[in-house]
Amino acid sequence: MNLILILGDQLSHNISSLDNIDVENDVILMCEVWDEATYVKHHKKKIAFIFSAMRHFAKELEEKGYSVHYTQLDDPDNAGSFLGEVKRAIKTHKPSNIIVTEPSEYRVLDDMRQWEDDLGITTEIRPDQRFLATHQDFTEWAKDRKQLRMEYFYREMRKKYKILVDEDGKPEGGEWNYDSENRKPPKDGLDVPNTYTAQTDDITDEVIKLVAEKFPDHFGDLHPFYFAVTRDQALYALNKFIDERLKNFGDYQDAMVQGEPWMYHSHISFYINIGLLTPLECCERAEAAYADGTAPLNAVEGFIRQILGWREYVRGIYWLKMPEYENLNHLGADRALPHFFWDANTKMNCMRQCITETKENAYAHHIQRLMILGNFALIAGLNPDEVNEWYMIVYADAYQWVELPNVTGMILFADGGLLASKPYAASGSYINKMSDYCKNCSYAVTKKNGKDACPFNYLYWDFMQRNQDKLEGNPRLGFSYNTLSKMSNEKIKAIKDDSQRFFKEISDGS
Ligand code: FAD
Ligand code: DLZ
Ligand code: SF4
Repeated sequence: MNLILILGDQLSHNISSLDNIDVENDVILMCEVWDEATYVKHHKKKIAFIFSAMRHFAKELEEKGYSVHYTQLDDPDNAGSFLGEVKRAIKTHKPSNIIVTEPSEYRVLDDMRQWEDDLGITTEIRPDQRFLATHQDFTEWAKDRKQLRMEYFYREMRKKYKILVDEDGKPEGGEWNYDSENRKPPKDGLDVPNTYTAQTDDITDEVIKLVAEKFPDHFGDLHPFYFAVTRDQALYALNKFIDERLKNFGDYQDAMVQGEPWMYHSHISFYINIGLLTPLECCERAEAAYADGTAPLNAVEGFIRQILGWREYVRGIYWLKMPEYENLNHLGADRALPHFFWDANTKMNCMRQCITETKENAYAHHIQRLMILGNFALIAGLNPDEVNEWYMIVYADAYQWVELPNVTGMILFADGGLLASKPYAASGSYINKMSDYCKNCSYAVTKKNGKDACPFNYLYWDFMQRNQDKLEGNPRLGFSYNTLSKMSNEKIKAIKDDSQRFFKEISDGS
């Protein structure tokens, strides 16, 4: 018989490890293990979400007649690791093979590659077919290219999957990308629908109790808990997005509004990443909404680009560049993560809002992650290891394959421009244009220098100056360096003095 291991982010009934299962003899192993729950101190909501989704999935497998060996975290014999639990299951079931779908994270795969030697049993690691580009597809695409730009990869994917293309392979509407239409600032009185909130059941309630008891010192609020934990619920959440929010997704994709953490985004990354939804079905649902006239092209194309483009592309970069990618620090950034990233105790209203919402929801939408939190981490020169660890901890959708390229590549430019063609650095005026945060801030967004000036204003220029030798040659930064070259010495000194004062304040916690 085979022992089939299913990991916490592999909760798909069509996962490759279940192909050709012998229902009479094979045993499926699923285990809640201490090592996975603590290799970073994940947000409490994330642990509860995964454990509850795992328990519901195991129940569904049993209902299909499969034999499931499930270890709960508080089982007194729990060995605490994947390998330890596999060893225990081998003793009980005496399998002749282990079968598993390739783990999504390098650290787990690297470990698993030793299992055959450690266990003395064949360990078959099958490809994860839930992604739309295989490792080989991406490697082929990347081969011999000077620059690995997402846009060109995305076009190939559109053609390959025939999404929003006509019979001749031409893009719907004539353009591949409608991003330029997707930058509307928020206007007053936007009517943002409520996000999907699931009712908890006995399984989830029990898991919530367990998480409260075992992980009291982990970041984040456990209550209220409202994530979908089954495929049916996740599908409901997807449909709710398609029906209620997709039409505005494009226009307000980059907009931020105080008190509106969810905006018109889909809130499905949690579900796609653990396998409750497939990326292709999400794209197809959006395409169908365009076909039946319920959502405009700029919204539908924008949404599909995130999944068929960005999601697959960052995974491709991850597997192409690991393990070296984990240690990159092109700009030599070394400042410690300020304490306010944990307690939101800062006078910068934009940061306070995004961190508070992250703590409450284990979610922030893309532009908050990128242009507020990420932008600050970049221009303040925060250490990539600490920033990566923070993003891994705080978001319920965080797995290293998606988190690392977004942090090291997209926000910190720590890969020297492999992923992003320029650093996403911005001053307060961008934040003021795209949000209403500045109205409620102790700092003045229009002031460039002085104690009450918006810190993003002087930190932006300090960043450009600190990294001039590495960034000046970037053609997309020509305008900024031209402006910098015309600044007076007094202005440059004021920027430096304000930045130094600010850095001192964050390092001594004041
Ligand atoms: P929507 O805005 O509705 O987008 C739809 C879907 O597109 C998402 O569900 C997601 O599956 C995909 N997507 C969108 N942008 C990206 C992207 N840049 N990379 C990969 N997929 C994308 N996403 C994660 O899933 N896990 C992470 O740990 C993660 N960390 C991030 C860290 C930083 C610094 C940044 C800038 C982005 C990160 N993202 C991450 C990408 C993106 O912010 C989230 O996928 C998105 O905010 C999830 O919310 P949503 O489902 O409402 O997305
Ligand atoms: C994220 C996570 C957590 C918190 N706990 C578990 C767990 O106890 N058991 C499990 O199978 N998976 C868990 N996961 C998801 C894994 O971290 C994820 O499957 C691997 O990182 C994939 O490489
Ligand atoms: Fe953020 Fe500056 Fe605006 Fe305050 S003034 S909310 S710190 S951008």
